Amino acid sequence: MAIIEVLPRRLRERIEQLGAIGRDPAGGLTRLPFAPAHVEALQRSAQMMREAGLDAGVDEFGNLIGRRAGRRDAALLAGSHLDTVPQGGIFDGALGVVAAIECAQVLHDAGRPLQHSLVVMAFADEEGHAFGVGTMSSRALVGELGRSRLAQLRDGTGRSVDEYLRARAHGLPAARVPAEVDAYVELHIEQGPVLEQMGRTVAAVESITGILRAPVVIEGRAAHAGTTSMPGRADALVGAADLVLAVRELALAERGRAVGTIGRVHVQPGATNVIPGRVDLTVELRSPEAKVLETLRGAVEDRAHKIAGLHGLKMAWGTWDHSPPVPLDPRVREAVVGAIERCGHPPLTLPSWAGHDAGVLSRYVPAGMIFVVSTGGLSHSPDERTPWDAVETGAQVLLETLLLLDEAPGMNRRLPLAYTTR
Ligand code: HGY
Ligand code: MN
Ligand code: MN
Repeated sequence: MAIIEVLPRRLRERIEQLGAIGRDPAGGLTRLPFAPAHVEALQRSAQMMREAGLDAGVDEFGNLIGRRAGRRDAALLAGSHLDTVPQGGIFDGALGVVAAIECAQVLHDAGRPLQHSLVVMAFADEEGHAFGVGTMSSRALVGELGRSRLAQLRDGTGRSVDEYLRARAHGLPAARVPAEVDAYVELHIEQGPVLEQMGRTVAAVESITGILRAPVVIEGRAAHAGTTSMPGRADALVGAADLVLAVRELALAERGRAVGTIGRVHVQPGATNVIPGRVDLTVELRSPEAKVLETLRGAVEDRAHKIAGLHGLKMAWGTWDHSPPVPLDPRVREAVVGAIERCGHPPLTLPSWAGHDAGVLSRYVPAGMIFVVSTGGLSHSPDERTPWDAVETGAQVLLETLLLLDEAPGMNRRLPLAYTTR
């Protein structure tokens, strides 16, 4: 029986409150970074942080930070992200933020502060949909994305990341993450079918997949759909269709060691009676094995070259955005496994085929993740569900993990913070 326990009712209320911010008429949640719904979710989460005894503020990169000082120099970080994919679910990201706030709150209410400073993170842009760069805000935090890049990256409104960051529409105080970090722990839904298929609720995460993403522009020749003979066409959408099938075929050939997706396609001019002259699309490849990812990238590029030649098209590839596969920290993983057992569940570790901010932080400080079951293995969908008792278990495992790490020796590791202000 745990000494300090999370409150299931408050967890559910807060997740449902955030889940009501950014409802999309087409279904699910659309809370793109820096958009009004995201600003509202940030403000609501800051309020929750204050109720939990945390000082809440937003850093230079739009990340919401709740902080409670401890007597040890180093900090323990916990959290996730507040942005969503278009028409996404209420648990992806928000679960980790709310659970971390809940841990801070029960420790505060029990008069049991950690020895470490406790820092709750709500990263602004993890999904990468709005600006095309995954885990953008955590990568900006550690200097992997420079200021010039943030000034170039623009969303569908044409505004750049830098403009949003300067605007500080949320009106919250400034804050920053401490550099000295003993561990970062993220609770997240699995977003896949494995836990449910195994009849399990919770697992420690052992590694995070590598992800390659590239924008591609396919140019053909727009022409009359009626008067242009079939052999004479340079149809950009036919080239795109062949590329979609090629990515699928080449990923399948890796027999479960890789996946490939073309999830975003924009056809121009998009008229019924005009042969598409241009297609903009994004190719995304994933594998937990760096070598497999590289080989697959080469095979896709070769095939694309052949497709362009076959249909008389031009294919221009943008820069590949690369997140290498990462093993998570064994010490933190063992703490998570210990916490899982303390909560009465059998130990289990799983790889993650989803990308996470923990993958970025793990390049610099010890990082770990906790997965809880996704109903039907579904995520990035309005039907994303996780049973409420699994939410409670995940939050309790997060609390027990933080308590275990709080007693562990310091790691003397520092985040390379890219803040400009002192
Ligand atoms: O795409 C991903 O893997 C994550 O959900 N952003
Ligand atoms: Mn996520
Ligand atoms: Mn996601």
